[in-house]
Amino acid sequence: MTNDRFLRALKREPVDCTPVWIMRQAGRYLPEYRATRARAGSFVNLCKTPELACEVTLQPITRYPLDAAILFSDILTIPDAMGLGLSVEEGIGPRFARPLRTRADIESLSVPDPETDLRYVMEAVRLIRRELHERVPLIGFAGSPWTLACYMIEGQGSDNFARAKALAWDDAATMHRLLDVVARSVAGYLAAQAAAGAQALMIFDTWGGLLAPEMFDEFSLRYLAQIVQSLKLDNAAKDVPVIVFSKGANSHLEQLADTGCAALGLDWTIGLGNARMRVGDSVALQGNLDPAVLKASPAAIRHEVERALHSFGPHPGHVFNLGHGITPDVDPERLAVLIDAVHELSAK
Ligand code: 1CP
Repeated sequence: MTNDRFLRALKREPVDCTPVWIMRQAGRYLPEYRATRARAGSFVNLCKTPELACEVTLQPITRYPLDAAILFSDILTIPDAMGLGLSVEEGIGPRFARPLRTRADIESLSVPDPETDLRYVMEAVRLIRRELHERVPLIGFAGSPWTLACYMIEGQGSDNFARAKALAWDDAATMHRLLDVVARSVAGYLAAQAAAGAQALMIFDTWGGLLAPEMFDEFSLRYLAQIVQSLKLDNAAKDVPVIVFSKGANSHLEQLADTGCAALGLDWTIGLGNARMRVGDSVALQGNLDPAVLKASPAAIRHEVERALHSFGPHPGHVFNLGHGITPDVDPERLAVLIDAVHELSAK
């Protein structure tokens, strides 16, 4: 590996400077991404065509000195493979043709086979690894069971996913049945990505923070731990570091660190130094600038990078990132400023 800073930081080993990658680094803020997406015809086609998924995965790596690549795909590929029928429309977002409406819908779900039902993802992972030529490591990913259940029940995005919460309150047994089949699907899918060549794995629990504390323990945390433990028993995945990102779940950091993951992703509502004090040296930390920083001036961006590096302090175990995905309205030049600032200021 030409550049293994990212993998070293996940293992909390010393590095020459802090590694950085950006959530949604292949995305609509890049004109080359918009061009490839237009050629693909739709977002779903883009994900399902390994050559095009590979092309957009490499676009930010070609443009910027990033320290990791992330598979171009979506968390909603698993529900799609379970038969829900995913589409993603411009300006509307993801939508399922057949959302889960009844208990029978949930009882009929089964675990997809990654090498057949999600073959296009495994092909993309293999192709990207070949085309990366060991320049930087490749991150594979999946959604958390709770977050996937939110979309599967609601059928689309939502501010509060009240339908999913209502099922948890009204019929907890059926909700657990759903979360369990999704957790087994996610574990198998991540293990298959590791076997295909993914060198780190990230679980996006984007909507974990919507849950009150007891609900979080029962419906989100428990399944995150189940997946991490299951990966530790898998031959291909047992040594692959897992990053758990439970957005808005800062009150649960200690429990999240106890799942056995290598690193925790953090949003911008907690200081890195504060988070590090709470979890100690048990895990690495990834994050956590407010994505809106990229709308500010280059001087302000550098200042915020410096502040975040200072807050983490001179310890190993930091992967720089935003606290959530980069937004489509960002000027690509501002991201270059951020990446250069991370490398330059952390090397000192
Ligand atoms: O029009 C387009 O081009 C679609 C926009 C888009 C993109 C670029 C979607 C639809 N998904 C993606 C790619 C994507 N999604 C990646 C690519 C790898 C990267 O560069 O980081 C990843 C990791 C995701 C993961 C994802 N999808 C999450 C978890 C991370 C997060 O942002 O919280 C979630 C919640 C989704 C669902 C989803 N897919 C797409 C959109 C717009 C959304 C969010 C919908 C909502 O607001 O509820």
